[in-house]
Amino acid sequence: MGDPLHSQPAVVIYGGTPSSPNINDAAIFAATNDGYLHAFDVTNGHELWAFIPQELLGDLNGMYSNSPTSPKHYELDGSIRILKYDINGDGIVDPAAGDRVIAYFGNGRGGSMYYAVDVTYKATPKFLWAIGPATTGLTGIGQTWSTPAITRVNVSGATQNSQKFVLVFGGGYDSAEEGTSYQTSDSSGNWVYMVDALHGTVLWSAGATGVTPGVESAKSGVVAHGSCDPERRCRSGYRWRRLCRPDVRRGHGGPAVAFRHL
Ligand SMILES: [Ca+2]
Repeated sequence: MGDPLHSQPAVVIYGGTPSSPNINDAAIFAATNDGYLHAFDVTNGHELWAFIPQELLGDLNGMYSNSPTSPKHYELDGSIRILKYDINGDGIVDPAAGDRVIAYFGNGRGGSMYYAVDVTYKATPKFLWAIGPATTGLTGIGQTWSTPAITRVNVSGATQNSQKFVLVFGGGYDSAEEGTSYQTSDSSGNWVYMVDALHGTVLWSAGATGVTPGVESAKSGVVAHGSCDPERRCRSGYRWRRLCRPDVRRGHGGPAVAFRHL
């Protein structure tokens, strides 16, 4: 197994009863730098399955031949986010009732993609989508260092999943920054994106040529959603010790989002 260097695992409990969840009917999901998303049985650590994105298949031969690399090799180097859509809120995953569990993860230092895998059935995953620089609306994304935040936003005029679940993430890291002491402008990463959680379509973005005032350098921003309902607020971490706060206001379309520098 490859190294889970910057990937924080996620645990999902599936079974049991509302009053007594079965912690043994659960799975651990973790991503590793040989390119795999792994699922493990919590009771014994045995691997249930592993999934490698199509974009990373070309690296398998080099790993099989154990070829040395310098610098270090990265592939899936980001934390896992889980959307557990539990319709009746009882904590138990009941697919027949429409409950759904989706795992999200990105390349981190290993690339510029995000992936979604449906893990509603812990032993039989289903690939949902992959998005990256070639995706409509994601031009300008950098290395996907930002762990997506999951929230609900009704984007005016957009085609969304019925529950309005979205992912919000910073534009990532511009690899051109590597080895430089300071870079005053960036060709990628200087964005904040909002994506439909079920379909992977880009619903809204703000960046250097988008919403004004633009996000000058979102870079490795970790975006977290607040709880200031009815207003939702996101915080995008700037690599250069700055924060911006896009406020998504009820009743306004996506482009009406206002940015404030903190
Ligand atoms: Ca349920």
